[in-house]
Amino acid sequence: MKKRIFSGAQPTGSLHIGNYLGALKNWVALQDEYEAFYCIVNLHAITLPQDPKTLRQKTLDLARIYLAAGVDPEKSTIFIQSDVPEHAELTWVLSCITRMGELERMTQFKDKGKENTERAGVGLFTYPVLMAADILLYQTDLVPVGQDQKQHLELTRDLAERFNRDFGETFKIPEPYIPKAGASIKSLQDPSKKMSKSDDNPNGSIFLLDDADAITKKIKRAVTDSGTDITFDESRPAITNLLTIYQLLTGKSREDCVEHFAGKGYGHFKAELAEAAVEFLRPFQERVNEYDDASLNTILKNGAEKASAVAAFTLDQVYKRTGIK
Ligand code: AQP
Repeated sequence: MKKRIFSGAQPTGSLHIGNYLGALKNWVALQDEYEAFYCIVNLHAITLPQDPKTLRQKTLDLARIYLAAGVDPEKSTIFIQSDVPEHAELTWVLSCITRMGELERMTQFKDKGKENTERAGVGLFTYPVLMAADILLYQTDLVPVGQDQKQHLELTRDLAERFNRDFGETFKIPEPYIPKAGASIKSLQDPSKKMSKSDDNPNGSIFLLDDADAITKKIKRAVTDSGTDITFDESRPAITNLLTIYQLLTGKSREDCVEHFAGKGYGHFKAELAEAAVEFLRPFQERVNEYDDASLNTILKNGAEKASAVAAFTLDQVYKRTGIK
């Protein structure tokens, strides 16, 4: 039997190449070897305020982005989180075994809720429990995510182990799959911060749907560090980030990239990087509207049915073990 993977993205903001290189790219690469479940996590999205109409539209747009990136509905199960109510139900059970202290240590809550902990939504605080439920429902072996999700995955493992210890073997303990290169693509404007959908400055991110002009301008304006060599160098995070993006978009080795730009300046490098990004995104952008509404709805309906069958079985076990049923 094939091992299982589960992953998801939130239908908020616009997806950027960090989301693609850190997560989506690997989803596509892994879908032949694994039984894959790829979810559009709309329940996660409402942990911060969303406009209802926009959220629904973005949920469907994100499904189109999964497909355009190469997630194949014949191989992978693509579905919307809220279509499988077991996600919310298991969240409740898991939140009853999660400790306040564990959630207080989550850096994402600290980052997003720190401005005003008193007024931050409880959903933002318990977000990692919903993520644990997402993963554990599918008896997942592997979770391909970016570096920012590592801590949440560790919590997921802890909760699964605790539940298994207290109520009997129920959940598989999932492993993270964090790529060596691309696990944390940085903002083009501030390489000490990750590229992020919720960044107020759009110049920090290359969005998957940016046009050629926007991509070229953003790369031209990207901050650089002191020194002129185009090399990977931990002490020069800006050029290391740009070169990593170039490497992953072109599929070249690190050595080939460095050799290719030996003796060349930032101007030359940035022009080639912009060209590589535009060329990479062009076919992706053409594929985004390949599916009409009816075919998209069929894919999502079939996905939800497949996901529900697995999720209902796990939840039933959980309810029996805990005495709910
Ligand atoms: N900068 C990044 N580099 C590599 N991987 C990244 N991911 C996010 N940012 C980077 C990975 O993308 C997947 C989907 O992310 P998400 O939709 O769950 O949102 P997120 O992790 O909260 O990412 P964002 O873009 O920063 O959104 P906001 O600003 O809303 O928080 C995940 O696997 C994530 O690791």
